[in-house]
Amino acid sequence: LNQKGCVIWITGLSGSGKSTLACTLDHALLQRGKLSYVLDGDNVRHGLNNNLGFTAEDRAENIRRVGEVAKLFADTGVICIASFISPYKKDRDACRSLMAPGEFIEVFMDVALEVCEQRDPKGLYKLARAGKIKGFTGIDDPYEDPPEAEIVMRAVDGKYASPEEMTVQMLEYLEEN
Ligand code: GGZ
Repeated sequence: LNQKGCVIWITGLSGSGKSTLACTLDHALLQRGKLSYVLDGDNVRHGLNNNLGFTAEDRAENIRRVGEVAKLFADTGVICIASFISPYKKDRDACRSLMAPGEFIEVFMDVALEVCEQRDPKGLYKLARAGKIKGFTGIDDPYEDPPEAEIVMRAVDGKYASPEEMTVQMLEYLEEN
């Protein structure tokens, strides 16, 4: 492999665009001959973590296991892209501490709750507002912003960058660092 492994940790609210960025970046890396792998709720919460829900304890355990798996991927030289809400700073920092300096790149999808709620691709915010999902992040469960994030994706003059634009920014960061 002509690459060095690392963990790209994408954090943010449901609907903030984590999965879309993870997928777009994954494809862009493949096109450049780089081996990457995406860990997200879809492939982790249905298998490895299928005994976990959304209490603070379960989220902590979810993130702990993901951090350990991401480290294993990075150890083999893979660029591991982890896309999880990961709402608690303590849990994210524990994952960071598993990695060597510079090998954990935290990306904060800083999208306003109102925007995520407007998008509501799976109708989950609507269910949460109706009280049909309890403990939904941003509605009646906390999200702690990451002041330590290496990269912050946020709107400029009210406009959010496209997944492609964000991917270009990510590739530039990876090349420079
Ligand atoms: C937040 C929830 C919840 C609750 C189900 N709170 O938009 P999605 O659907 O596809 O992504 C969300 C996903 C969050 O899983 P994570 O493993 O990323 O969460 S964490 O890092 O906090 O452990 C959402 C869905 O699961 N979902 N119930 N109560 N999101």
